[in-house]
Amino acid sequence: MNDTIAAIATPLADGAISIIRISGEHAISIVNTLFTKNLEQCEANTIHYGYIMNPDTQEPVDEVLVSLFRAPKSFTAEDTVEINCHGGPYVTKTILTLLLSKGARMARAGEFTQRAFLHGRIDLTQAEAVMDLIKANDKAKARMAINGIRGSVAKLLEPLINELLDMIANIEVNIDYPEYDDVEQIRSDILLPKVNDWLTRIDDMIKKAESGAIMKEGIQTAIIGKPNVGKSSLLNAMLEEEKAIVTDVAGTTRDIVEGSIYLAGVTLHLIDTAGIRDSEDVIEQIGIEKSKAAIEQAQLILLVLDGGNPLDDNDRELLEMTSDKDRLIVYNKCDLIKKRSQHEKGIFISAKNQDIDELLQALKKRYEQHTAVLSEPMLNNERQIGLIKMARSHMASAQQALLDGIQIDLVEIDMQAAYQSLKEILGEYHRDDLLDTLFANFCLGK
Ligand SMILES: Nc1nc2c(ncn2[C@@H]2O[C@H](COP(=O)(O)OP(=O)(O)OP(=O)(O)O)[C@@H](O)[C@H]2O)c(=O)[nH]1
Ligand SMILES: [Mg+2]
Repeated sequence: MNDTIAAIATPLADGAISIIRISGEHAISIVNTLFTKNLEQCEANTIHYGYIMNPDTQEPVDEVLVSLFRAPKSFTAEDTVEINCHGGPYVTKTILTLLLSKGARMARAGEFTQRAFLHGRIDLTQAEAVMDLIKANDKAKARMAINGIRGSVAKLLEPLINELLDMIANIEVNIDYPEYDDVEQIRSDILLPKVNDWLTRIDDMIKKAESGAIMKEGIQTAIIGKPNVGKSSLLNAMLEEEKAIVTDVAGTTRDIVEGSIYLAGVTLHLIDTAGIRDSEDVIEQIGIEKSKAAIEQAQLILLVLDGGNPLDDNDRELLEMTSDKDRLIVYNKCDLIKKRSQHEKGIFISAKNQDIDELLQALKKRYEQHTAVLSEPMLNNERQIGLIKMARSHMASAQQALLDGIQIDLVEIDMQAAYQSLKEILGEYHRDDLLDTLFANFCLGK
């Protein structure tokens, strides 16, 4: 933490500008040894024009703009200088090499953000949000990330954490100073309603977070059906490209074919699979095994049936096989249907004619509630969700213990554990190894 670190903060490619960032106690003095202007007396949050000079040859390396930030008012909360140079990999690397030769150390991936966290400028959820924003590739993800950077998770959790802490403190005073009667004596009839309320709030956060996770990760969607019902045609129609081979030969698709579509806020990761039937063909059999595995892994199944013909045993077997899964039943080839009522509930499409609007509407409707929660603050990654679920299970033990008439000082142990899990979301009970892995996922120079 005491080293002064430097890294190239922009992608290494030809471009208008590149930025080299340097942070730490000696950031300003190191840049001074190379820059045509003395920054020592300059005010914080100012930008300076000049040249980076090669100190050995006294030749100019590049014409630059240098931004100056002083501790603690910088991203890392340390003295930080950002050099905006011309965006060619050669010049950029040369400047970095000069900084390293003057005593800076090459930053590890994510080290700038890690320092911001370790200096207490941001909490762990904000640091994660920085990474999420960099990786965001659509509006929904970017919006979640920017909320995260603004500290939405801390704001969401703090009321709960504070109430819990007050209660724990109160119980401890009751235990340690039983003679002290200025402090309310916590009995189970006072505590139980609170625990119930906390559990409800935690459940609400989990529900929202899981919706958020769906938005972020996208839905694994498998297109399943017997051969020749038009699964590949449906994939192509949804992707609006001829991705999978379509023929009238049953058993055309053998390998999994994939593609993603973005639908009113949700990404569907579609996979087209081999038609499932009893087959003697060795290659087709392998494909069918993959289809069955896809049913297991999918979060949503589009079960395609041939709308032009009555259901057969093969269809019925697939309906049975997917009955406990989240699924939509899709009758394809509806251009061949004389009357719809011959089929039970389902969605009617004609993949071949790109007539799939009914399906797209059904999908949008299905995920509407998830898009609605997006603008609200929420926990937003697996680490955070894992920890709040842990907090939930401790809180549920506290609830059970109260219902079983267990002494308050024992119930308090569960409350402490719940409190600790909640604090850990914000990184306040962190383990070092975890942090290193987390920050190592960052881009260099961030
Ligand atoms: N009339 C009509 N024919 C369709 C429709 N959709 C697909 N087909 C035809 O049905 C045949 C099979 O289509 P595919 O998309 O290859 O079917 P599949 O389910 O992927 O078949 P396998 O890969 O063999 O399991 C092709 O001849 C398609 O042109 C439709 O909506 N209407
Ligand atoms: Mg196919």
